[in-house]
Amino acid sequence: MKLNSLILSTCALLLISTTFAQNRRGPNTPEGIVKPRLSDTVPVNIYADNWFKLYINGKLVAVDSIDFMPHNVISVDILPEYPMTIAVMAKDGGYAKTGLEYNNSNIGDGGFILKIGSDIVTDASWKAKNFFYGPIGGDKANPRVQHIDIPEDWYAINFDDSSWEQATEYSESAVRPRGTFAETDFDGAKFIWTGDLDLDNTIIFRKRVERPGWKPRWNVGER
Ligand SMILES: [Ca+2]
Ligand SMILES: [Ca+2]
Repeated sequence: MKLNSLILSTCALLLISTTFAQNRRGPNTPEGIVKPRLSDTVPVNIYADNWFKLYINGKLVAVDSIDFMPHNVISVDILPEYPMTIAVMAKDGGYAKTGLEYNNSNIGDGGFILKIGSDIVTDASWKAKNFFYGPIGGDKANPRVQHIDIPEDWYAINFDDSSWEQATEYSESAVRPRGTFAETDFDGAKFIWTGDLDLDNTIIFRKRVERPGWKPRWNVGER
């Protein structure tokens, strides 16, 4: 009995060990596809004053889960693919009809910062375009606004943003994020917006990151 049990246990252990070893290697499937590992992922940190949604290579990756306050950081992990087209819609708070916030009493300001992995960061090399301006001229007493239709395919890889302005960089003291997270989660990144941090309220940012010759370790059998 004891010997039989020992043999069965040993067999089970060998089976588990073999399976585990195969998983660690990232077993090649019959199609030759290698599974991604946790170590293939990179962290993404995003902060928007007040809200954002993020697309990478045409796919929705993250949405700010809190739409106005508090000012919060969203962190997700992604499997990077290059070339990488990043598209962000960022919204400052404020009513659609006035551009004002806090019961129509205040002209709020915006701000956006992002870091992917160790070296993809927001800065003036990003493209930016505003789609919601107001209150026009900063007139709080008689607030009027201008909305521009947002193209349906603004997050698509092939969307043409060549006519857009470059993003404007802002200092941390101008954006005034709550807390000191910018030094840690966003080292090397700049706060960006369009040219008007106060009156431009809905911004789309776009950036294409090239990594010539880059191949993912996973799915290599497909390429
Ligand atoms: Ca504003
Ligand atoms: Ca704001």
